[in-house]
Amino acid sequence: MPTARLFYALWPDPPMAQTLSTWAALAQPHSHGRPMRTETLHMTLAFLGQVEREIADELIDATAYHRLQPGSVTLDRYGVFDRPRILWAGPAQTPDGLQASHDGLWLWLSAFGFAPPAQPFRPHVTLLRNIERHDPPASAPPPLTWRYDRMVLVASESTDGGSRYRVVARSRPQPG
Ligand code: 2AM
Repeated sequence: MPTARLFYALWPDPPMAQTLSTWAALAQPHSHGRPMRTETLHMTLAFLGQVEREIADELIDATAYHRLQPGSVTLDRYGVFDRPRILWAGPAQTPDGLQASHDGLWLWLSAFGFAPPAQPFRPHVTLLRNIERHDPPASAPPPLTWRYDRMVLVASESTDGGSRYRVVARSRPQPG
């Protein structure tokens, strides 16, 4: 059965993505590695992996009806993960609202047969891949507050040039 590799994410607007791209450029001389393309920068809320086409279609239809509680997250630090070797931007502390949205999303996903990951939620935006140092740059640019009111469902497709992300569904913002 054909499958799609899917994840839910917060997607920055173009000015925010541009600023995050600057964060990547500032860290690159320290960390080396490959900058993510500006238009691919995002914060993953739920990685689903390979999903059967039938379930993927159900998720695409249902995503519009999953209301994400609007909130904000302030990115104020660089961090690294050793596996995979990435440098990221993230909050020093996960905001309660974002944690609740993450947990609520996984609860909602359980109706589709998905189980939450064993690891705790570590909100981050990957900026550089294949970094060459274990320590992040000593200081980050001024804090960046990201206000969000919706999430997107993204299909990750492998191409010769790496992963290509395609937004396949969006949640609707809460009625104002
Ligand atoms: P990353 O940026 O830390 O690599 C698409 O791969 C998105 O899903 C990326 O943001 C990636 O996070 C995230 N993700 C979370 N868990 C993953 C996993 N087990 N395998 C691949 N990507 C994962």
